[in-house]
Amino acid sequence: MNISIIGPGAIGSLWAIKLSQAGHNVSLWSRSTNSSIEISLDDQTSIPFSNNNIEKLSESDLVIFTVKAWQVKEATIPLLQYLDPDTILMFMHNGMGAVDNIATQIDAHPVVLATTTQAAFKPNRNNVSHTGIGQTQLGAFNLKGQQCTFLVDVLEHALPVVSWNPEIKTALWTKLAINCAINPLTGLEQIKNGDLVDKKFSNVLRSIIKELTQVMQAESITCSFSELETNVNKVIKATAKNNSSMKQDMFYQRKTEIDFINGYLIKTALKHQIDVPVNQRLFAQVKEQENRWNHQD
Ligand code: KPL
Repeated sequence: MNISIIGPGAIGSLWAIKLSQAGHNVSLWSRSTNSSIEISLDDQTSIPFSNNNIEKLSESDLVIFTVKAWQVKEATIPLLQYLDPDTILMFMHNGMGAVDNIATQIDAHPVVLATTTQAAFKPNRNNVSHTGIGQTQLGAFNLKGQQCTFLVDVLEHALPVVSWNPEIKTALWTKLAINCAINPLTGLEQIKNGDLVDKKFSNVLRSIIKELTQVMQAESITCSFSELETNVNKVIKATAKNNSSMKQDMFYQRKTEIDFINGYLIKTALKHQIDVPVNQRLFAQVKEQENRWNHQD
């Protein structure tokens, strides 16, 4: 297939290399002005990819957007003019709500949402490390997206395990719950994920998860407090040595994904008139820091 990866950060670069090694014709679209970018995976020899090539973009059968949630709109809309309506758009990022914001503009295309627990780290623009083996779930965002189940075979062949989830909303909420619990705390405290096992975080974690359970149940997601708590604790342990994405963003004073993580939870809670004071407090604390950096610009 002709595949374009928009936003070759850590996860985008990992998929670009794996899909290219699986025999697909992969090109990149990034902020770099270079027409070609070489990327190596771990200690393998590097692979050259063409970058920002409009012809390659317009020949794409599949375009995978691996930009951050808050970049989805600005990354997607300018590219639509080059794409055939049959081109499949796939979005893979932390958080929820970003694709809903552009739903009407992209509805002519088959649209697929993806969530992954594959972990990657990009120490510089030409190297990527595959730091954790995970799973990827795909599901339809719109009616045309329901015709794209064959993508499971395409992606599975490149980077297993991949599955189709007809209830992708449940998978996205489950990942959102993990991010709501881990990301703001590790960002504000500048600690590793595993540090959250400390007793001093148990009350706040339980309160976050309690609020999440109420909102998710109001959204008709089948879940229970104990199930979510087990899930969050499992990820805290499995990723104990990780620096969460929000910890890194806050360390480098970059814009975080908070609007699409706890912010999305708060917006959904409001819709159902559910109080979520603990998530609201964490959201406000992260925003306060973000605003301070913006004022310094
Ligand atoms: O998705 C993550 C992130 O850092 O954004 C987790 C699962 C918390 C792993 O670090």
